[in-house]
Amino acid sequence: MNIKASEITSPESYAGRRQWLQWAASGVAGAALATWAQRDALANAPSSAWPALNHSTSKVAGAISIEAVTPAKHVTSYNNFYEFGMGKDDPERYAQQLPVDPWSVEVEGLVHKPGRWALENLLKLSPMEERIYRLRCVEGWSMVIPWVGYSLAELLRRVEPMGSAKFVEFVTVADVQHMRGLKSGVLSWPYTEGLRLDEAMHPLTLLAFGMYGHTLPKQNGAPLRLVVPWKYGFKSAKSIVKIRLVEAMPQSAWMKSAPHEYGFYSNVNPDVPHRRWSQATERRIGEGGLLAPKRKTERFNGYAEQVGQLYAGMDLQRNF
Ligand SMILES: Nc1nc2c(c(=O)[nH]1)N[C@H]1C(S)=C(S)[C@@H](COP(=O)(O)O)O[C@H]1N2
Ligand SMILES: [Mo]
Repeated sequence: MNIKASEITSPESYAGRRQWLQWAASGVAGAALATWAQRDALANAPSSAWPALNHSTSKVAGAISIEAVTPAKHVTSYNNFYEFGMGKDDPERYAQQLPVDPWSVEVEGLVHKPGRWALENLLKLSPMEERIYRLRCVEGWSMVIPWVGYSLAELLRRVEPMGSAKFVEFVTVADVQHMRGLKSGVLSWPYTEGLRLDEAMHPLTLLAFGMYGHTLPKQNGAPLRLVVPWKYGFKSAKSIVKIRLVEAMPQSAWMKSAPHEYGFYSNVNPDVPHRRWSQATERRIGEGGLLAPKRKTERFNGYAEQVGQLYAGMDLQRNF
């Protein structure tokens, strides 16, 4: 699919007016505009309060041609970001104070070129593409989101992983002053996630800096996050500050808190139920609420053709 979401939906319908105004008021809007590619976002209309992010469309995406993109107002107001609380509307309400400028990402561990990457340099590292992906949360709901970013492989290649590197660990920000959820013991902070190196290098694995043609809202993981569309949403860590290449399989925050419910792989799989509920169907957010008919969940969230070979010969019931 080669249409920009911004050509389908008017910018005003991406997010509510409140969201636009918050972006306008926040320092990051101005700071980001100075460095981020698209300058015309400085115009005075409310729709330009959400900083634009320049991008081309992408064919590698394996994106979706028939399913409608979820209106941004849902994607920016129904969130999981436990650092800000466990309610679905907590992230939108409480994430706006999180400082995201300046920002940098430390790349360390088993790489020939470790170092700290300033956000400005990550933004310039590779051309931005729009990738329209399904996002399937382990809780049984899903969305279709037009992300903007580039393959994580672009960054990993530049840091030159050593032969001994087998896994990649992602560490996200734990800002006690601005994240009220860190007081809760649901997870051990910081929120961490991990991928096998070949999963991390797969072209579908996206380092996302934006959505709907604009920068990432804070509740969606500003200023940069991971998007792994064939895995349950919790693998797509938000607001990343560290990327570490390691030899042994890392323990994610979810594995530590509930090892029997959240495995390392967490590939979307309708045949492997969660300990407490079925994963056979899902509710598409924005499609008529709780009474709407559910959709059938697809193996690897519909990306089996692209990623199935990564798991050839593996028992996916055991390696859940
Ligand atoms: N740092 C961090 N990243 C996170 C989470 C979180 O609580 N903290 N929640 C995850 C879960 S469970 C999901 S479903 C997705 C939701 O992304 P979205 O709110 O942008 O739709 O983010 C994931 N990334
Ligand atoms: Mo999730």
